[in-house]
Amino acid sequence: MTNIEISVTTDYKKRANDYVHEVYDLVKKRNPDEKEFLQATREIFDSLRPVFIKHPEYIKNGILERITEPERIIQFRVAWEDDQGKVHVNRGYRVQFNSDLGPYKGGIRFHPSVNSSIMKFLAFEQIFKNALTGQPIGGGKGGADFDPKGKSEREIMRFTQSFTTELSKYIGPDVDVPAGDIGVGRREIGYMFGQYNRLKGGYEAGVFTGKDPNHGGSLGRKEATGYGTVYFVDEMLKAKNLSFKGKTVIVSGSGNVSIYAMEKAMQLGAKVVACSDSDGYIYDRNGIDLDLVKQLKEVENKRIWEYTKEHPEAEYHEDRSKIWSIKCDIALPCATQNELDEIAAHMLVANGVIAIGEGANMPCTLEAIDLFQEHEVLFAPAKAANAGGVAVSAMEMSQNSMRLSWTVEEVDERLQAVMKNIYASCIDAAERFGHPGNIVVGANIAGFLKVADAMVAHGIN
Ligand code: NDP
Ligand code: 2IT
Repeated sequence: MTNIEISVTTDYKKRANDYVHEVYDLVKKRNPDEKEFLQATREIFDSLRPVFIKHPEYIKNGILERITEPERIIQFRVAWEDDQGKVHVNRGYRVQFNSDLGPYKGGIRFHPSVNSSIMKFLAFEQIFKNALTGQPIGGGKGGADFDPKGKSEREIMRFTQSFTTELSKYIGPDVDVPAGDIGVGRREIGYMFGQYNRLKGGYEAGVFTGKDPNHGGSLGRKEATGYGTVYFVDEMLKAKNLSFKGKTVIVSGSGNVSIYAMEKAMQLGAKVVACSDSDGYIYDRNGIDLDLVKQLKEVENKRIWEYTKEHPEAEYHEDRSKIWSIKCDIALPCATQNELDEIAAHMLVANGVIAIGEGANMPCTLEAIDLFQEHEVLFAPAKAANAGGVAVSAMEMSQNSMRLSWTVEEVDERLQAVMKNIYASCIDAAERFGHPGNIVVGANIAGFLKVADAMVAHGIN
């Protein structure tokens, strides 16, 4: 390189660094108390420096400033009456973050911890995840600080209907298409869909995804996130001549994502020895009895400790974070954000873990991710690894538009192709931007490029 070339490169590097710093400071100033949102933006910003060196046009178009500010946030009151006639008020949200690639798309979460920071981090992650699927969907998320635990079925129905009455003003098959997330499954989506159609006086099949396959849903959607996570991790393992066969696996949580991650890992020959709920975890060294977990969690709505009633040889422990102290080859955090911190990461590394796959959204803290990377543990980040759920949601939208249904085999084949494709895009982007093998950087860059190009093409708005 000549002296001039070196100084030009240094100039570009400095400009890219300054840009990322300046915008991150702005985001911090504008959202001072939103720690989850700042954590999610931080991870993306850290990955994007090499992009701005190669693409100064993104700086000129103010892409980072624009992509970190939601297009719209809707916050609303949800009043409902319990079985005793007492009135309650919860807070509902829909964050419509970015629509440059398609209608806003993302789940609805009912959990007492829901607040503006959690909604924004989830919607922000969804922009890049949805871009990675290659399907025409923008990024959004919604929910309420409602706790479904201890509520009767009728209370959940009334709450969900009240929530939807307000939400219905802002959504539609070509505008914003919600789905499930924590605390929202097929039953709640059914109540939302019913209420929406009642209010609109029609039948708009494509307004929600995750519907019952007997009533407009896609086969394979319930399984898609968990299966997809395992397909993605399998790709990562295959690249190192490894596989799930004979591996010991831990999966946190025992909800929708966890159950189907366990199922696919078992189908691929792994032994899953532990899973959890928000109270504690079970450890069954003989291998988890998944039919029993499904019965307890999907049918009877019970706590995970009840597993030990049928399997007294299994252990139950109350401190759910200690699930990561069990020796395993592969860990799949599938419960919630920041459930796997640096201490947990140390325990996993000390026990010789070879791969981590994020089934939940942002389950590992930034410090935990750094530690895994330092120790060369294979790491599949959420926005790539758990994109199978929203990918099959987009397939549900296609089926609804065409008024037809694909077979479960057809959906699964497409899901596998999407996960392989996401893996290849991450590896390719990581390589092209100077971080070979780093799937965190690869996923962030590959997702970002798609959205940024669309934002440039659509002009400044
Ligand atoms: P579910 O409500 O079906 O299950 C959630 C599980 O996580 C339950 O076992 C729950 O335990 C546990 N959990 C929830 N909150 C906490 C908490 N604060 N601390 C500890 N454990 C907790 O949700 P999903 O399986 O749908 O979602 C799990 C994760 O996957 C979330 O991060 C979600 O955003 C993400 N995800 C979901 C997708 C989907 O298609 N559903 C798609 C992509 C990502 P308990 O029953 O005790 O509350
Ligand atoms: O986090 C997620 O990707 C979801 N909760 C699923 C979103 C969807 O629209 O299927």
